[in-house]
Amino acid sequence: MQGLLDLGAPESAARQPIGPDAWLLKGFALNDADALLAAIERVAAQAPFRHQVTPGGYEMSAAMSSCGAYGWVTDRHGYRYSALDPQGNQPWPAMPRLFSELAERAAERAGFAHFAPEACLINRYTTGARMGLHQDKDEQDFNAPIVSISLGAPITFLFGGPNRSDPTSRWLLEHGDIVVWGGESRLHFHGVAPLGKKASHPQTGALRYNLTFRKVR
Ligand code: MD3
Ligand code: FE
Repeated sequence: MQGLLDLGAPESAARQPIGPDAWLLKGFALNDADALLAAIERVAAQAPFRHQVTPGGYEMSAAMSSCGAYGWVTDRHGYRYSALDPQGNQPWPAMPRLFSELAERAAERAGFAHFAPEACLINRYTTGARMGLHQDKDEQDFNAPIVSISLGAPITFLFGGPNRSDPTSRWLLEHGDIVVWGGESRLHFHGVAPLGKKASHPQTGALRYNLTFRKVR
């Protein structure tokens, strides 16, 4: 058992609806958090975190890496999924089994059976880093959900609607939280507010990691 308190199987924990076909699984990854952080270190040793540049010429404030069959790449030419890490032209590190199995279990809990992620994007936020409102549209199959795991310092997640101008709701995402977006929510605008100056976690200090699992093709 990890920690001081047995929280029971995450499968029997509460799931909170945060939008149409979108579920917050509070603490679902807590039992696995130490192993997830260790695995992120191993991925990053092979595919180091980097600040990518958007087609508009802006450097992203979140540093990124990827693992799995595909990684997400942006440069002056555009956004795309690539089987090779452009930093070295090598395949991305394999997706750790812990990652894919946890993502599949979380998807199942949210009502999406047999989720088989092909890519895991890893975002690393430091104080002040943010992600502006956007849609995730670079995948070919919008029927598959996206699963996100938050680790480290807490951040405010902004969840909008199908149009950029739709109002947003705010959700605090903390260490060990998982969110699953499918169906109607899959193409909704979303982002995260700047990581707060005082935001920290005993295991990561001022860093926040977000893993997102996607079916790409
Ligand atoms: C809602 N990441 O990597 S995760 C991203 O916290 C991204 O790093 C944010 O947005 C982060 O693209 C938010 C939550 C998330 C991911 C994908 C979604 C929410 C989503 C796709 C559709 C709707
Ligand atoms: Fe996104």
